[in-house]
Amino acid sequence: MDDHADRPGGVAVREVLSFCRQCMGMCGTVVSLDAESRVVGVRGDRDDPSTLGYACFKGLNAAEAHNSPQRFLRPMKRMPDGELAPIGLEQALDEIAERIEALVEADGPGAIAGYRGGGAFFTSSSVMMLPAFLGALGSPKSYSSVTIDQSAKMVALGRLGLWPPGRTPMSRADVFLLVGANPLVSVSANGFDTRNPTKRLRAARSRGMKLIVIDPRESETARFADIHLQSLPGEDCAVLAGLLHLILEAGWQDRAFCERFADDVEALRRAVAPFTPAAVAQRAGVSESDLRAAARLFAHECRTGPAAGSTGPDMAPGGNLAEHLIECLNIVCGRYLREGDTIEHPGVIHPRQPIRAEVIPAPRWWEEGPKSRAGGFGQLDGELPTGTLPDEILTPGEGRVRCLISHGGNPASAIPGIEKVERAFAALDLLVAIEPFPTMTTALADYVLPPTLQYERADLPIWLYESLVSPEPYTRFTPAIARPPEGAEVVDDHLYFWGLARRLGLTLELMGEALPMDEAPSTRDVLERTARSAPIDFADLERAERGVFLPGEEQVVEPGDPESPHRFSLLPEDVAGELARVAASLAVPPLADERFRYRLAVRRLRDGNNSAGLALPSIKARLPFNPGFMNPDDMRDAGIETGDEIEVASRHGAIRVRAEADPTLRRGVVSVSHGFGALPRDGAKYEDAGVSTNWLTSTDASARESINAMPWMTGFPVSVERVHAPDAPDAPDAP
Ligand SMILES: Nc1nc2c(c(=O)[nH]1)N[C@H]1C(S)=C(S)[C@@H](COP(=O)(O)OP(=O)(O)OC[C@H]3O[C@@H](n4cnc5c(=O)[nH]c(N)nc54)[C@H](O)[C@@H]3O)O[C@H]1N2
Ligand SMILES: Nc1nc2c(c(=O)[nH]1)N[C@H]1C(S)=C(S)[C@@H](COP(=O)(O)OP(=O)(O)OC[C@H]3O[C@@H](n4cnc5c(=O)[nH]c(N)nc54)[C@H](O)[C@@H]3O)O[C@H]1N2
Ligand code: SF4
Ligand SMILES: [Mo]
Repeated sequence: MDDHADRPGGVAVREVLSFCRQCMGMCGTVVSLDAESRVVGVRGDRDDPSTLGYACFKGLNAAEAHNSPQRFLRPMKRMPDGELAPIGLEQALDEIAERIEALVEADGPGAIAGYRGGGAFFTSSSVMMLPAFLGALGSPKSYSSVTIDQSAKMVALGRLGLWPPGRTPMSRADVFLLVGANPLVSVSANGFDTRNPTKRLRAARSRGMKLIVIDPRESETARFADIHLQSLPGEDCAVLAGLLHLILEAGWQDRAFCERFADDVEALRRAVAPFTPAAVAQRAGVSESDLRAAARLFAHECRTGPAAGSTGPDMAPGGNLAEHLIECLNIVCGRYLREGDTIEHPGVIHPRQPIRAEVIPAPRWWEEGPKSRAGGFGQLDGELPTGTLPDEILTPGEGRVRCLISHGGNPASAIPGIEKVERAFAALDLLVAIEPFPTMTTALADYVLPPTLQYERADLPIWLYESLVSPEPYTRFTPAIARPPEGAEVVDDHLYFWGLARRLGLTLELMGEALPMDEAPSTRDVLERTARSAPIDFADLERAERGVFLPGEEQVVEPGDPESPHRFSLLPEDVAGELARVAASLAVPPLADERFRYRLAVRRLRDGNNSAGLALPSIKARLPFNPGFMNPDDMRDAGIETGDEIEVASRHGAIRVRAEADPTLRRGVVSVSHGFGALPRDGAKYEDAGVSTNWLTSTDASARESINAMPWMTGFPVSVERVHAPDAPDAPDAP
């Protein structure tokens, strides 16, 4: 609090309550403002009833981003000399609308695509604007970061069927099984209470909750685990099938639940029969006794509590199957809310509905509706898979994507196969980025439209996933508390979409209702429309400065239809095929490839959030580049020391990083974080910017999942070699 004076923005004169919108944490904050209402400091709000004072380094440094000289403060246009130059807001929108109109006239609405990233999802007034814009235009080319993240969960539910009451919440869990998730750092994991995650975990542990973690790293979260299965990345299917094998052999399943709702448990039991503890232990690199202990603790010693996966399993080869098997653990052990149970989060922004204890049969959404031209992939939640976007742009023919609007994302950095992504984006007729900072995407953009930053706009916490970020029915409103920098021409994101739609004669819809198109709706107006099903008046919500818990009338799970014929589909044909292929791999020792003797593992870093903010001085001081973390014993055997330059290569490409010893990482693994680096054409030095791990990945058919086209980002084979010092005679050329 005392060091405000040396922060950009001046001297604090007052403090205002708000909340941080840089990640799913949505932490309650106290923001210090100077006399001009510019942000000069942020601290966690100790009296926040939801997040209990938590705030991380990234959130505490918001003043730096708000006042940053790097920030775009005017709309920008790419000029004939190749540089971005400021341009008036109205003129930018006129020109963009004109170019979109011409493309639609020539090629139809399918030539226009949109991509939403984290910055869009964390802006409640505009999160639905890009889909609304594309919908009004008649384009099915809606993409987002969801399908290069954890869309395996949607695939799993689509193939298994849904249980509307959901999993047993953490508050009532005897045990929590986490697969490839580190919520104590990422503040993200399905069903894990991330409202001040360490405090919540400690509280759950002290009331007796057990924790099982499957992770190649002894992560900050795994350190709290009763059992940590430190398996090789990319082997979750084997481990999870091994757990199911042990559970079904011992008869630890919830028989009543299975008999009623999952009548193909026997087929699943046969399919996981090859996954004996010995076979799984040798393939995944875990001990048989730990595997047995985990199965016993989860299914036998504990009666309730869910299994949940995150990016670890979902980004690996077999990610869709891994999520399927995680949900099978929940089904087989009956780890769901039942008739009469209280629903903790019945909906605040989402309308409340009766919730019944019955199965909605496997909807397989992707089999209906529009398909991608490239690969014939269907939609998930109204979106086409982002893994197909580069090919949609590059494949000639009718329906080719010629314009991309990127909203609050950095797709050039985020989409695997960096060279192809760069080629694809360069081949676009029009690339527009609604983005506050220079990124790999704005480096290719024709126009950059700069939005207000978090504390400069009114907002609600992320509502699309409201029950994931809060186990209680809680929400809050924040007004815009800060002013954008002097001379800035920035507006709230939704106004860009509204401005384009109006010029194109389109009507935007929000929550099934038309927005007024004669006069621009205020942010408050958009939020009020968004929250119109909330069981509270918007004016009351505005007045509740630390937010409101809205239990309303307690909602319980209602009885299902006793006549319902619907059951989960534990082993549909495609899943059976995938499982059989994993079973066949059990005979092959891992890391047996002569060339690729390691596996890559993804991991998030505490002080950075994907690519966002990595160029800000305070973050750069902590994360100048992304190291290659390795187990010290592997390093010793390979003659590598911390600080040495190593080359990490996959079938698709190679990167050079500095090795760093990480004793928490198991052997046979190298872990490098994503989001760093620059475009291939910029040739930035590793020491200046780090390097993108998307040199190692690919969106090609050989490197992605079926159904969601999820490119593999972890658990794939790589080689690791020490690079000889530049003055050594046999030094190879830089990549
Ligand atoms: N190799 C590899 N690739 C990956 C991953 C991986 O682990 N490995 N992870 C994947 C995952 S999980 C994800 S989610 C994606 C990330 O995908 P993206 O969301 O596309 O990427 P981010 O780097 O998070 O970019 C967020 C952008 O939002 C901007 N932003 C910040 N605040 C605001 C705001 O207030 N308004 C607006 N409009 N924008 C704002 C930031 O400056 C930043 O450029 O990457 C995926 N790609
Ligand atoms: N500080 C910070 N927070 C973030 C982000 C960030 O970049 N920085 N990114 C945000 C985003 S976009 C997302 S999607 C979430 C993600 O949130 P999480 O999924 O919790 O991400 P991580 O913290 O990387 O934890 C993933 C764990 O999986 C392990 N792992 C890697 N490969 C495998 C594997 O094949 N199998 C198993 N079982 N484990 C594996 C890693 O060692 C790591 O501990 O975090 C969000 N929060
Ligand atoms: S955890 Fe997320 S929401 Fe909380 S302060 Fe950090 S960046 Fe902000
Ligand atoms: Mo993500």
